[in-house]
Amino acid sequence: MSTSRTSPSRSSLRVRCTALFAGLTAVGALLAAGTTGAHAADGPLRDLAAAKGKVMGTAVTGSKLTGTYGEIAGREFNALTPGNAMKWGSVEPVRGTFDWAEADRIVDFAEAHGQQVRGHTLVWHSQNPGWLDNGTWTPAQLGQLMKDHIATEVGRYKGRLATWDVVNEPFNEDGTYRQTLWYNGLGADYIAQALTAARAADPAARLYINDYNVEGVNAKSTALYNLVKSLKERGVPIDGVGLQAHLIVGQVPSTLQQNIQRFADLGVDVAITELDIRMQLPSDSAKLTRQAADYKAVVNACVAVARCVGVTVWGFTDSDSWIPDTFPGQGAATPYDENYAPKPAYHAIAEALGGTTTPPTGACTAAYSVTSQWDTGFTGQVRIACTGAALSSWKAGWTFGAGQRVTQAWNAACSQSGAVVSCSNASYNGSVPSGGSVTFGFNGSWSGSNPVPTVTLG
Ligand code: G2I
Repeated sequence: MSTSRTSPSRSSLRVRCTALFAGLTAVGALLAAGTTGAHAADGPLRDLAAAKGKVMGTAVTGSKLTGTYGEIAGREFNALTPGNAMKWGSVEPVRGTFDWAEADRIVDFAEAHGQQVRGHTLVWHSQNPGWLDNGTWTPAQLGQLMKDHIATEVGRYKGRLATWDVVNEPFNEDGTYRQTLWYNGLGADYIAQALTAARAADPAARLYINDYNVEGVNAKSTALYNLVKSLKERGVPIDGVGLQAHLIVGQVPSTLQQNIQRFADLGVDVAITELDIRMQLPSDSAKLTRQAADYKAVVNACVAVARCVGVTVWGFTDSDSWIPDTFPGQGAATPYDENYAPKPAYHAIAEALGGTTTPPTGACTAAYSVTSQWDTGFTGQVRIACTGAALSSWKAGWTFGAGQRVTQAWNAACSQSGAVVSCSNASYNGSVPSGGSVTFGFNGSWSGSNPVPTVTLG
């Protein structure tokens, strides 16, 4: 298993891996090992996306990029968007006093993991610093503030960011311009001015306008379409449109692909920039299955249009999502649960990106099970079994989701770094013939909960 990826094009593991989802409630209960039903070959999503020439990104919180969160962010995605760290209010809370710490951390992490960065966002009506929102500005002053901000922020990361969401959310639902600081002070031309300033500050960055509720064909997306068309006709630098895609389970717009296509036909790129699909809590398997189908439909629509460059999820785990704070009672909107276990949505994304939906013939699987558990400890085992394939040596790895630690192992050599466990065969059990299996065991410590991780076989 790997803890980081260095290139989006690195190929995915060829050995099919499965994990047993075993719930353990009674102390000392024994669970039989088995395999899960067929689902897509487990990612990494970034490799599947790269093989299709697409970006698979996630919004991230810079301070969380360690441990399991950092491991998944680095392993599964080939692009990062700072969820908040590059907004004006974050980088210049006091006029002339800048704080780039979290933004820098994300860009550094991305570079260390061979990932693109999508800068988000330069000109918006929200999350601006108080001094800007509450100031009294002449149009000339406002225009200068905007241009200076763009020159400073885009200039700081010149050559390092692939993309900028230059203008965010300029439209009302009916397709009229949103009355904002920028529109009210500078008129609709603030958009062209912002794009022009961004191009000057980093000629290599792809420049986008980004909005929500513009995924299907509707009044708002048509206003965006007309704007992009006229900007192109005027020679204003515009490279793409971002469809945020903050969606609700069961409500993926039926015109999504058609809408992506009409923007593409204007000669701009399209990106799904902030995908999440929320539901009324609590989640249940029917809702998660529906959500998976919805995720698949969105990714399929992007895959179907050459100029759709990719999909970014707005947080990859339910523990790092804006939904519960903003829509009380709703949530479970991302592809991983709060304990970093991949949900059906994760496998649906993998399938849409070309992962196989049935186990290939000739495969080895790894099944993790907890065989006994007591107050602070447990015994676990991993069974590696091959059908129509054989191994001469093996490595099995996983990431604990709840602070568990391996304290002792037998029939394998195991080590743990942070939450990441790596085990390899002992001298006497590396070979697994077709139709055969080997099992190794371990003792571990746990507290709070002891969720079953997904085992990767390599
Ligand atoms: O609102 C969802 C997204 C819509 N499109 C533009 C995105 O930039 C926007 O992201 C969200 C962030 O995910 C939230 O995390 O933007 C929100 C603000 O409009 C962010 O929420 C803010 C909270 O309102 C603050 O109280 C909090 O201090 O996040 C801040 C940092 O956690």
